[in-house]
Amino acid sequence: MTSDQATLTRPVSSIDPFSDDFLADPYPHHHALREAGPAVWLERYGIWAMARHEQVRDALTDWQTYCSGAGVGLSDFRKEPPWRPPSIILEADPPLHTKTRAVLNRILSPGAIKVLRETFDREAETLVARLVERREFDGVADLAEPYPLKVFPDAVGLSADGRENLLPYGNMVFNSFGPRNDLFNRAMANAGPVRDWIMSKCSRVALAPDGLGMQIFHAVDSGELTEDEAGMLVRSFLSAGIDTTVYGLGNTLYCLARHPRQWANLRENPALIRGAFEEVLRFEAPVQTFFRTTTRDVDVGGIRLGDGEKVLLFLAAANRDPRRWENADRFDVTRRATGHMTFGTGIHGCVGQAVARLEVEAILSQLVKRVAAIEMTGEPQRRLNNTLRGFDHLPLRFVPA
Ligand code: OW4
Repeated sequence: MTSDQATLTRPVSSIDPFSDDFLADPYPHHHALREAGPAVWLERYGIWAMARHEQVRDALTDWQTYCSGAGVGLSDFRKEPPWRPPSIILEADPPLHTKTRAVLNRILSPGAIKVLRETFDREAETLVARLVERREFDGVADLAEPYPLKVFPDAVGLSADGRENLLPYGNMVFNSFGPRNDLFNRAMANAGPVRDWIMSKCSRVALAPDGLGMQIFHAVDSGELTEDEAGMLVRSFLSAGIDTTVYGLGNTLYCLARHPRQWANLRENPALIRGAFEEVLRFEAPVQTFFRTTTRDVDVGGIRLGDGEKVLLFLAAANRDPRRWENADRFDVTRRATGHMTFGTGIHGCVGQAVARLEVEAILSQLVKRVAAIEMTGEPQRRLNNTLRGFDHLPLRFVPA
């Protein structure tokens, strides 16, 4: 087939994956995009989309063809200026990425962060005990937000003042990967002061001597990074480390409240906790999408993508691809959910995933001890975001064990 014919026959969709309609219930749209083909042209934005597990995984694995340096949102950094200086790990390719990634790999390795477990467990115990006593509460405002907002900034070594800026900053970061729609504009309303506060917390003098943040600066002392690069990697902690786990913990509570027999199963067998969180990540991915940019012409299942084109990777659609998963739309804490795309894969696979697991497993360990039933006492309210999927409100009742 000539490239002209490929252009004429490429699957096309008029769907807007950043519309309220799509974000409120993406799953029927994911199905349509998977069925349309291995790659689909989204004419509204002039970008490619991939929604099948095989193609999403292959694109994430092939960083030479699908680069991150032009940004991992809709905006092409080679064509328009980014809203903030690009991340030197997320929005970077080798060799820069190789250098920064090596530092964070070391600081966030499962072995290195196991010292956090005791504190994470203690904070989870206090918080869950208080909520069991209260019985009725908001799963977002009273649990999914305050827990990550306490334990992670503490671990980084951030001072206690001004932490109310962290969620607004995350909201800016994750909405900024989408188009300049209402979600983007609302998130950016107070961008200046929020960004200034974040940057003021990224320097050596702002960080506690024993935290994860200062460990990044130790890589300056050993000659691996410059002082400015270390500050930028602290910014990555504060960009990627909070909203992701807030939405992930909220989605965990939602799934367990909505599937009481799965919760009962988990209570009877706490060894399922680790797999249960993997299943939440597969089934209700807190991070739904990331983009890449092609560095050459490339064939994807018979469809020709050009050089320098944006590709929207539907992690959450790959997670429910029936080509990969049995009963993909069923939430089942006993299934082998590893292989989901929510942490990505390849050289950019989530470097903080051990911290995320530590947080959610600390909460779930407390819940199986103290909570007999997790009940929804009202309609959950979604919080729409160009990248994240989760809730504004989650009215819950904990029935004590
Ligand atoms: C998921 C991520 C997300 C947002 C920001 C950054 C990283 C960063 N990873 O490096 O700034």
